[in-house]
Amino acid sequence: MAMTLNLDAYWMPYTGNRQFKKDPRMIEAAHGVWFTDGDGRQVLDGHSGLWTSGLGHARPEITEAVRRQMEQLDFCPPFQFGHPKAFELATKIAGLMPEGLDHVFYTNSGSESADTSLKMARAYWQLKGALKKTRFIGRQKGYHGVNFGGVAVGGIPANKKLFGEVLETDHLSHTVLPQNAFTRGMPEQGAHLADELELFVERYGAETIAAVIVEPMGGSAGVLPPPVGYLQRLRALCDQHDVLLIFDEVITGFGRCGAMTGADAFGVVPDILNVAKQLTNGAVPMGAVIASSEIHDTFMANGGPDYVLEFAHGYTYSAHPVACAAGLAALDILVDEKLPERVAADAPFFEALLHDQLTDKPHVSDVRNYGFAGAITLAARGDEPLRRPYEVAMAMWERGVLVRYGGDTIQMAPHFVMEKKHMEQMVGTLAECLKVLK
Ligand code: PXG
Ligand code: PLP
Repeated sequence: MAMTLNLDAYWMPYTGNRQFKKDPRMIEAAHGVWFTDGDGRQVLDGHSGLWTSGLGHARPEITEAVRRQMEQLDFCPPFQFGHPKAFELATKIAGLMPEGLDHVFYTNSGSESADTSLKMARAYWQLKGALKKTRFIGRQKGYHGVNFGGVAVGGIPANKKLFGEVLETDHLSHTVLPQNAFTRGMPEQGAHLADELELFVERYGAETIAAVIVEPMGGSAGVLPPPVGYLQRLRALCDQHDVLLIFDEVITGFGRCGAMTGADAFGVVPDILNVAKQLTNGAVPMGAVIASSEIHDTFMANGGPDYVLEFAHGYTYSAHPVACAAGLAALDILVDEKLPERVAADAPFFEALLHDQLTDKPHVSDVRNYGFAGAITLAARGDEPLRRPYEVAMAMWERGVLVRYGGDTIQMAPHFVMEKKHMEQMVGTLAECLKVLK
């Protein structure tokens, strides 16, 4: 790292700025499953970037597509104009989605996808004449990004604490039950928790509820696979009460669960499906909201004269040409190399590693996994639940492995292309660090 680098001006996101700036963890290059740090060390990326880069870093196909796009068309105004790759990518995305999810609205991040999907749901009901259908139901421990709508439906208290009034929302209980601790894959207990939707229907009336938003598998809160049958029950109740079901698949979209989507992995199709992260392999910011034809066609049918906009919503950088080029290249690799299938095939190996090596280690109170996502929960030391995960992640970094720490959990997300020996290095290093954890 250059000695002259001034760390003061950059206010880092979701970071302990004071600690980082005392002891910076600088990353200067990435290739495959490896980062190069500021001292030239090779560090194993145990989190696919930030759940973003399952294809491995610096894929030449993506680099080349981005370079060519910059030369040909660096920007295209997305409002009232279009460029071919935006349509091409939308067609490709729709082709990878479950049957019936056919229309792609571009955003630039998962947070924008969350807020876009909530606005889309409310507007849909307005257009249907159901004027009172405006309420949203989220779930405890849910993460839907950091914008006001996403924070409101989100269920992580620390993300709400300082920000005052947001939208009025209610939350289903989370599904992390003590009797499910150390379950391999989907827990058996908990499907009944979906029935809590009935309580909100009783309390407010279905005619006031616009949508339920959940991650099919919780990510940020530390890998929460759905209980067997839970999503099916939620879908049935949403159908019964005419409530839209939104799946936030910012982490689960495009392969992480060993299927193209979480919807595919768990066999439940939502009305709206949000993606980001893996869409471009993290190389260029991009997200999308994929809507059912029923929703899309309702907007079109109620749009008035054809030059009038149907949905007063969009971002300056929606469908950015460089992001579209990266997305096209990334999805081609995902499909051509059959990477969701590879994840499904290697997931049992990863699962066995996690449970066999971590279950008996000190302070580990849970191990959870699905597909290429794994997490442990660590018991609090005194009144500091965040302290042990932080110390473990720092010890791992010292030993050349990057993992994510958040709340009372450590999270791992192997690249879809990761070799087994590197998974062994990652989980083995974690086991070593846990042995000496106080
Ligand atoms: N929804 C879900 C389900 C997510 O996982 C977002 C929305 C927001 O996306 P953007 O692109 O606005 O950050 C996410 C993001 C973690 C972690 O530690 C996960 C995310 C972000 C930061 C940390 O697992 N997911
Ligand atoms: N703020 C101002 C003053 C703007 O002009 C714009 C876009 O034109 C925005 C915010 C929204 O920016 P974006 O479209 O990048 O989300």
